[in-house]
Amino acid sequence: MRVIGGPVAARQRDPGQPNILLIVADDLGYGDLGCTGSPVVETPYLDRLASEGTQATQFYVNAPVCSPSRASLLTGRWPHRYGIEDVLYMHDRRGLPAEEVTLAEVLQQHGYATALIGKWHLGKHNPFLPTRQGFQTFFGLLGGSHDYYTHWRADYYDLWRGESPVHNSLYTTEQLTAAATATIREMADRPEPFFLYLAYNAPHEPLQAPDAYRQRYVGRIPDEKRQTYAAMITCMDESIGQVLYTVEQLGLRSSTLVLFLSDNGGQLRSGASNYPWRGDKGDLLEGGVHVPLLARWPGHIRPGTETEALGCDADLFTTILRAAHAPLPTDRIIDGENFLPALTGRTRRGREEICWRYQHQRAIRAGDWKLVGIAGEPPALYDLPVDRVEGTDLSGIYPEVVRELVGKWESFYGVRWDAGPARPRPASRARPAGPTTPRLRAQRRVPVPRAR
Ligand SMILES: [Ca+2]
Ligand SMILES: [Ca+2]
Repeated sequence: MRVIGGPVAARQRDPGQPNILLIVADDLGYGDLGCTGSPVVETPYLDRLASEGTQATQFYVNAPVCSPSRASLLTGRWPHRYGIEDVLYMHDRRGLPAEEVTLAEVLQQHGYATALIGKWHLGKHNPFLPTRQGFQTFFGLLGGSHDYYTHWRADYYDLWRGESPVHNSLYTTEQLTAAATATIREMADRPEPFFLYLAYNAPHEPLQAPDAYRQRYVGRIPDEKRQTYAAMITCMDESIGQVLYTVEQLGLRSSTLVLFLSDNGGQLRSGASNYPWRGDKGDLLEGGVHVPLLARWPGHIRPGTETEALGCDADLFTTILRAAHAPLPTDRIIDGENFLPALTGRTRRGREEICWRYQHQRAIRAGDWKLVGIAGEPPALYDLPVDRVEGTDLSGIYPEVVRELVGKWESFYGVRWDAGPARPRPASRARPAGPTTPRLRAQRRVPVPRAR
């Protein structure tokens, strides 16, 4: 790890440093929380979190899928800077490069105890593990889409404590919560503040929920997939309620900055609703990248407020470091901007623009304008506040705006808008030969429990 600040051994706790509780949901539909307008899905604890803090209504992730979105969040840098622009698949050899400086690394260097409970999805081979990227404590899964009870995904077992597998058949969401509350209790006993990155894999596929939660939606949601999907969200919501209750019980409420967001838009085939946006997980339309962000920090963020400032997940890197009185790395480009003034209501302005590039898709939002397109095809221009479903293409009326936005996008990425693949690269989904590290070969011999 590169040295990015002064030595911190034996430093006194800075009383202004809050604990950081960063909660991420996986593939949560924008419209699937009570506080974002769902008439059906029950999320009383997240709704309460929203009412106790602020809700950002113009907040985005830098990619419409897990890995690059999480990479941006943890590095403050756009994913093209280190080559993680697509999701890491089950047998992917890649990962977030060790040279990237994560939130956990900076915070650890500046006096924080650090923990990841939940989903990593930034590389499962040794050089890329969360334990090598600043997380002193890790319990959870390294990839995506594991079975919520067996913790297998095809021939790959995926539930870990530190760098060792943990075998049980407990429902993932509930055991992540138990691990999170235990970790908060442990960390609360220590003199230093804590950074807990609680990354639920819910409500990502596979669609599995404890029956008690599913029963709540029988008769209310006709579609069985959506029934289960809603149950997974409500289970996660109650879990978050337990975690926040633990924070409260330990007297840490006012000294803890709580942030909640989804890593990308909901997957429609799973039963998600991205209302009021159009588009799906994997799209650069709003449905893929426009996510809810909730933030609570008593004494700093006024309860029951909203901000329309434009922000994105890379901004949370900078925001958290500012809140933690920790310096930004100075040896590299940091794209993230400080979103704290927006969260605390000191400004209504956020960043000027956000650029995206995902497979064949390109997009940029600048002010109220959004330009979306596919390499090699004419882009469409939308006036977002008026046209939330991105349905009326204004590019023919405002060609000068199109030129300006294409120019901004090209100068950000340093390539032409038309460069790149004209459609998704099928090779990225191809499955290479099986795992080759000794650790992973050993795992394949563990019997596969398939009770459920
Ligand atoms: Ca995701
Ligand atoms: Ca690193």
